[in-house]
Amino acid sequence: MFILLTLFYIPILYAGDYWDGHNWGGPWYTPLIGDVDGDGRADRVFYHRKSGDWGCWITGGGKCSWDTHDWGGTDYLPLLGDVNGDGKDDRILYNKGTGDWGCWITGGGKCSWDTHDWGGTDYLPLLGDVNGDGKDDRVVYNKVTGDWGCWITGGGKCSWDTHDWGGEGYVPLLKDVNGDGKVDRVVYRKSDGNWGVRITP
Ligand SMILES: [Ca+2]
Ligand SMILES: [Ca+2]
Ligand SMILES: [Ca+2]
Ligand SMILES: [Ca+2]
Repeated sequence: MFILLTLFYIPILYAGDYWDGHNWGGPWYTPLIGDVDGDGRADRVFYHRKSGDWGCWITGGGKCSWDTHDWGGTDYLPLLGDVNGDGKDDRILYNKGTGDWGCWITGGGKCSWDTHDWGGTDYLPLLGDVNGDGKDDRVVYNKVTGDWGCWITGGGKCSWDTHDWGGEGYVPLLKDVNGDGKVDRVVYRKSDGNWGVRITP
């Protein structure tokens, strides 16, 4: 009986330490996950697609400094990434109509490319460390033409900026496929399951 109770209760206590089953957010909120306080544990973040209200709940702690902060609004897509390389994820916004980028460093101010217009209609925003310096860089992908753009944070364009690859029907992804510390480009076509990979040199 003791063994049975132990087996049954331990997983539930473990889950309760996190946020399993917790209701927080609602229909207009986009959920994100990132390490906002740099303790190595992923924290919950959400973004209200109309009002631009941000929420942030630290795993194992309380709300973060920018919880309930209104920033952004209609037509903005939220992203999380570590733009200044301090190990804490920062808030990024991208306007899918105008290509306006916003960037707010966690525990700091705006970053160098805040209010920079780049991309726009048909471009999807992505974030990843393209040159392996520990700071996330901006990437855009045109879902109609397959045009890729890449802007290194604190630098210029990367080697595959303006490269056409993929296009209509492909979903773009960024991950480090060969483990060299630089994210690589991946595309996936929904219609037939075709995958493609381009390693960042
Ligand atoms: Ca954390
Ligand atoms: Ca950061
Ligand atoms: Ca980088
Ligand atoms: Ca790589």
